Amino acid sequence: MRIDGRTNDDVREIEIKTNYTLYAEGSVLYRQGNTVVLCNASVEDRVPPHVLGTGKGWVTAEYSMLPRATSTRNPRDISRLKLSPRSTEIQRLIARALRGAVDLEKLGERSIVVDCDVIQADGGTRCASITGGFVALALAVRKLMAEGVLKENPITKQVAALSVGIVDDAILCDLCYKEDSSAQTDMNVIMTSTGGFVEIQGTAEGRELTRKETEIMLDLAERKMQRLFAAQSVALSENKNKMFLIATNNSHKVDEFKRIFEKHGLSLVTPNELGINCQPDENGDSFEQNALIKAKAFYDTAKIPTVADDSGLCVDALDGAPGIYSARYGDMPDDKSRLELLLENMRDKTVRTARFVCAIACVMSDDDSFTVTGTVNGTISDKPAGNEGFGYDPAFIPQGYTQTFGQMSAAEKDAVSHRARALEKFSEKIKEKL
Ligand code: ITT
Repeated sequence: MRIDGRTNDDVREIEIKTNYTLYAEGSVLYRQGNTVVLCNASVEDRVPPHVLGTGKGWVTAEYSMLPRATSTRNPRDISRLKLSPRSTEIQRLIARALRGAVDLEKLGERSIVVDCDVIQADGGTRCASITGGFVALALAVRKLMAEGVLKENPITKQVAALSVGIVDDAILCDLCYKEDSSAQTDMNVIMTSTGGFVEIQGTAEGRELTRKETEIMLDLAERKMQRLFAAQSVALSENKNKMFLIATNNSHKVDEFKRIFEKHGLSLVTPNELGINCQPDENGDSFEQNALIKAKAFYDTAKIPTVADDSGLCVDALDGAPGIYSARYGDMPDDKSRLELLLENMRDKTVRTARFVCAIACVMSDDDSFTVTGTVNGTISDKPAGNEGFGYDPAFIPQGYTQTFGQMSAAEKDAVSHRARALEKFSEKIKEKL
């Protein structure tokens, strides 16, 4: 256990308050644990001499710490009549990082200055300035676009920074000040959401850093950076109080969720959109358990409200198979071969009743989660019919209909499907919670 109760790879709690001050074009109060930085992005209609006349813009940064951001007072730089070398180095780093996310040509001949003022310091202030500074920068750009000053978004990707280090020979993520001050290695890793590194600053003191340790630290930073990108995306989302991460890479499920979520005024973000990846082991023995395993795994990665769907087809004549194994039925590689196997196994069966089941799990926070289930009864057809939908849709005729799901339009399927029914229950629950 670490000083503040975290495990070695935990990132501290992140909070991003947008539009924090009144005048700056982009303003953010960024908190990571006890480190708090005010990031204000200002647009100026001039550029420094080295870019003048090139048609390109410029992004720069200034960094400073308030005197009582630390446990004992530090005089302001101005009272020493010069910028401290530390502040100089840090603000150049922040500026380089932010420029790594911007197409300066698309910005046109104007500058964006991102002021990062540390209100409270508990380690990782330069990283917090970059992660929060990016959100302030994006808000300033959004304003320029809303005003029609910019036609194209010059932001090409997200950029964020995270510290990793070695303390007492253990590799830790997101060091607080106490850890940082006794670290054998302290490393700041700056990455973009497309997976590239912008800068890596690492220093070993007392003992050398091995190559193996360096690799482990970079892997850890890369993995945990996903949390920061997710937090930035949520902060920048217009509908952030009603935004959920959908814990699936199945694009058909995403489409069905999106359609039905929109109807309820909720918005969805996919793992791809957040640049995160997670392959949890679905080893539960019910749809509900597997849905919760998926939702928890993605929630732990992104720490934003997360929904997951575990679904499948239960056929009576096959003792409920394929059931929770629907996506892996007979170890077949794709939807088409699983559908063929199902129809083959049903060839001489006279009892053809079946149901689609969908369990949706929702993890709202570390200790708040719930599941709901929706079912649709029907029968299995003799042969596949229709090209709509996915999976076993061409073989399933819902009760009261003569066509398979595969022959129905998206809207017709949504009117009766197991997923729509589960989502109906989900939206009732979520209305109470929001
Ligand atoms: P994730 O785990 O990433 O969400 P998955 O496709 O592996 O995606 P499941 O483990 O929940 O999802 O398995 C669901 C399988 O059940 C899916 O691949 C289909 O074969 C079938 N299925 C579920 N809902 C369906 C629907 O609405 N129509 C047709 N087949 C469906």
